[in-house]
Amino acid sequence: MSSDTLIRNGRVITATDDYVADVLMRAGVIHTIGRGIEVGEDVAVVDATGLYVLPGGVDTHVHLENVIGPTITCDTFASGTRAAAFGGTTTIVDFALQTEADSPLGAIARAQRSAESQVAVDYSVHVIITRVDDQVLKDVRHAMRFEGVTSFKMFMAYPGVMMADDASIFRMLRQVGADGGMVALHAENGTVIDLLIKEALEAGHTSPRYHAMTRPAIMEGEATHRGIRLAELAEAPIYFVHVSSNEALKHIVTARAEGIPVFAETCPHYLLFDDSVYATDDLEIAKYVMTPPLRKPNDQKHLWRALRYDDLQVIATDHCPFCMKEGHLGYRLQKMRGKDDFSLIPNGAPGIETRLVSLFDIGVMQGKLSLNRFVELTSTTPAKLFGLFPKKGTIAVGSDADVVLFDPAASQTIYARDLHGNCDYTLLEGRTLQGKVEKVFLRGQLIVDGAQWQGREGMGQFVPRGEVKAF
Ligand code: DUC
Ligand code: ZN
Ligand code: ZN
Ligand code: ZN
Repeated sequence: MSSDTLIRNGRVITATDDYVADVLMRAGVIHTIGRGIEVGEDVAVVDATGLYVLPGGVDTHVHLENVIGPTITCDTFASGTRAAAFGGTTTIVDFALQTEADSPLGAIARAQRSAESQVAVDYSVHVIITRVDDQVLKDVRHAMRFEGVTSFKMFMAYPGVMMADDASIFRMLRQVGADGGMVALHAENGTVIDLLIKEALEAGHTSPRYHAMTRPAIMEGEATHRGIRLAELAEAPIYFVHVSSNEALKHIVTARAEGIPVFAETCPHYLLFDDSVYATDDLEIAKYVMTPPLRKPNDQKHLWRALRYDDLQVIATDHCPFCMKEGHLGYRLQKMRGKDDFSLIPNGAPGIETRLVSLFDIGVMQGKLSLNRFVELTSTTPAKLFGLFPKKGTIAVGSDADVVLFDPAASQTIYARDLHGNCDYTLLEGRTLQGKVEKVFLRGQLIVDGAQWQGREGMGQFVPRGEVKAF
């Protein structure tokens, strides 16, 4: 197929628009949008009558090949980006971990070296900053100016492993905010949670469900509040990853009402499932060991309200896959590492391939999100907040031709064996969802055609990012 393609007669949906038109993709970008566009024989034509024409999904929270303690997430850049593509996501932002030994710049270079030959969609990284000193701050400034990396993640949890203290977070917020970037925070009170974990284990509570019971929502709320106050003092914007509870949300809502630039994401699993899954001591519950854990139906109610009224701006996956079966595809020390001690279960669940379709089903089809809002939450706003817009995140003349043809009338039943990542389970096993990704174009090239993979490892590009565009 020619690399120039005309998508004829689809329903173009952006964060703000909804109209039937033809979209001509030429030389990797959107060249013309109009009615009755005429093209020569050198241009391929795809009839999109009855289909939605969506901007490619932007997933700003994924963990591919991330080394976490003694183990590693079970998707490589190759398998994870292929799965992303099948799910309608054409840009991901992964994490580059600053280790004791190297600087943020070393972390970026290392991630790029592994990603380069493998990625099938476009990508960037947030750097996880675990230690702050003058040199680190210099390197952070260099990364922003010269490497196109403008966001940094810090942890208020996992003392001794990833946790940064409040002063370090404050220093980062102050500098990165002044330079036009974003600090993303994992907000949980790490030292109190570690005490609760220790006490649970001492009491003989070792099964996976105690993961949830030792990470109470109120400690997510406390850390969220603390993060907001640090950002307020630093006069910097702040972004909260994986918001799961109303305890956290209520501080975000109040701060936004006060005019503080606070932004936040939630993830599909917090909308799809609640803490009733933790009712048994079954080891299977390890599937649902993610951080923060699943919360109550009342929290879900507040998450939906916040998504609707813009107190939450992004839905990203926190795709952090670990296999249930030890040794699956050679991956070891995965979920069953913690079969006798829940604190050793690696935290995370897969979701990169099912984000759009699951949210279309439970959000749009059930009247909780408009189509425009669905696009805004999964593509446009993540692109704006992380400096990718308008190259990514919309369908507009000059934007990258990252386009998803989505069939709202089709339905599909999800099984792990049909998905394209490495993980041996999906939280959606056997669930029937309305809506289906039919075709996906990355910079004008067809990479997914129904069930067929047309993409190629290494065709994804590193996207240098600019300033936050939210205000
Ligand atoms: N936080 C994440 O964002 N992902 C995986 C585990 C965690 O704690
Ligand atoms: Zn450099
Ligand atoms: Zn986290
Ligand atoms: Zn994560």
